[in-house]
Parts: sequence; C-alpha cells; structure tokens
Amino acid sequence: MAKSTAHPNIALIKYWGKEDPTLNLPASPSLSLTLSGLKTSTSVRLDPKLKQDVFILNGKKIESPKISTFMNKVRELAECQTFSVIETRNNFPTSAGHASSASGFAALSVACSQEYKLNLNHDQLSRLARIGSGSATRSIDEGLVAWQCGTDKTSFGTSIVSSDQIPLVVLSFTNDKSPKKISSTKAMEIVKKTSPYYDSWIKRSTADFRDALELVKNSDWQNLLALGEANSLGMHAATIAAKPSIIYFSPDSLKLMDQVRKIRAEKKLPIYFSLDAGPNVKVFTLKDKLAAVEKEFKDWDYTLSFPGEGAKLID
Ligand code: 2P0
Repeated sequence: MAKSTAHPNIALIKYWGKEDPTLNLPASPSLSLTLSGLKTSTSVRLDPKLKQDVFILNGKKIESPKISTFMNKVRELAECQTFSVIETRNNFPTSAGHASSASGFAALSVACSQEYKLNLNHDQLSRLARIGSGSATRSIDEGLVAWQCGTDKTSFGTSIVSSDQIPLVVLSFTNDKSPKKISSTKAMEIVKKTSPYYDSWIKRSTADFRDALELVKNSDWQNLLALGEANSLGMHAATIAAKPSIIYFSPDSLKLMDQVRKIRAEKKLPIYFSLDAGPNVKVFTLKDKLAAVEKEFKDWDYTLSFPGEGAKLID
C-alpha cells in the first residue's frame, strides 16, 4: 500500500480558462500558495480481485467519474490493468469551498506513482496531477508555485519560493457552507464560450502573472497581495458577465470584502482578499500583522494557514 499527503493551494493569480479541457492545459499562467493546516491524506492499494476501483472519501464509499478517468490514465501509463482501493481523508470540510480537488489529486498522484511503480520525477508528477484537476498541478510543490502554460510535456507547477521564505498567512473563512453552485470545470467552459470579457481576462491575467513574478523577485509582498486581490476580482468580473451569469459571491462574501477594505483603509493593515469558484473568502496578510488582523475578525469562523509543503509519501 502507498500512503501520501498533500495540501490545498490558493491562487494569487488565478487559473480560469482552459486551452485544452482534456489535458487541463491553462489559457494563462497562474501563481499560488500551498497552504499548511488543511491536509488530504490518501492511500492506494492494488487489489487483483477487484473489477473496478473502490473510492472511499472520509469513510464513505462514493462514485467519482473524475477519479475513474484519472485511474484509467494511471493504468495506461503503468501498463497494468489492476484496480485499487483508494481511501482519502480531508482534515477540512470538503464542501466548504476549500480546494479539495487540488490536494486530492496531488496526493493521489504521489500514491499512485509509488503503488503502480511509475517512478515519476517531480515534473511528471505535477503533469499527472494536472490531468486530475488543473489546480492540483500546483499542490505537488511547496510555498509559492508558478504553473506555466504550454503543452502536455511543458505545463506543470514549479516552486519559486520555499515555504520558510514566505512571510504570508491566509485566513480561510467559512462564511457560507452551502455546496458549490457550479463546478469550476463547467464554469470555465461557459465563461470561455459566452463572456464578452474572457479574452481580456486572459490577456490581463497573463500580464498580472509577469508582474507578480517581478514583485516576488523584489520581495514586495504587500503589492503582490494587492495584485492578487485585483486578479481575483478580474476573474469574477469575466464570470459575472457570462451568459448565463455566474455569481459566486454570497451576501456574507460581500460583507467580508467590504470589511477587508475598511480595515485596510482605517487601520492601515496590509490585508487583501481573494475568492475562488465559491462564496468563501480568503484573506491574505503578513505574518507580523496577524495578531492585529485576527482582532478584527473575532465574530467570524475561519481557519489559519501558513505557507505549506508539497505532496509527499508517508509511512
Ligand atoms: C485557481 N480555481 O487558480 C482557480 C481559481 C478556482 C478559481 O483552479 O477543471 O478544480 O479540475 O482543472 O482545478 C479550480 O479549478 O478545475 C481552480 P479543473 P479546478 O485555483
């Protein structure tokens, strides 16, 4: 049996558009922070008696076409027809809008590489995780991770700053527990097809990525977070303008966004928000301002995450 762990990641520069939907090749590069605290643990065990894979999520047997497709890809690479029992546990609520598919497919890739004797190197692991879910390509690595566009061979995540060198912290709010309105895969397809702002979003985000790398190089963390907030709003602007319109914000998301901006203006604290394909707000700040920032959110439910490590095998 092979066992692994991986952490979710949150993008400062978002992946929100596919050049190739089968291979999950992105239309623009993205930049994310792998998070500690939230964790996925996975085991994969080959069982020659099985007629199909068995997938157990948080103790409950479930069907997942996305995982079946992924496992078929693994078997094709391994030239092995054997099915497996896959057990996965998240130490965070799967439905609460945290990026469980990123940590899930990153952990699964690492465990499958071992159990199916694929012996994949770093780049190959990140490429395999990408086939499962685009954002999983970035959870293979630690700290700040850049995911470049390209071909199946060249598009994968690379850590550009290790976790111990990053003075950032993230508050992941659970302001809305209702399940996702629409999957990222489906939403990206609708936005690409129908949003009048899709092309300009991709162009803008590509430029944001370049600017972000420059800010990282200069350790200009505050301006990086400001750029991240603007990039997230750009993604949502393109998404809101799709037909049918997709609005991920809930009343509490708007309340939190407003609060972040007020605190920034009035208390002069370096805090910035970012939202993915759901209503839950992530707030970024600098580690040395954490105590002051936490005081401002006493009435809210959130989880703290620091920069985290990449996916790995465990005993
Ligand atoms: C990101 N998101 O960069 C963006 C921002 C959500 C909003 O990557 O279709 O689950 O499996 O490749 O990776 C979520 O999309 O989508 C995502 P698929 P995925 O984190």
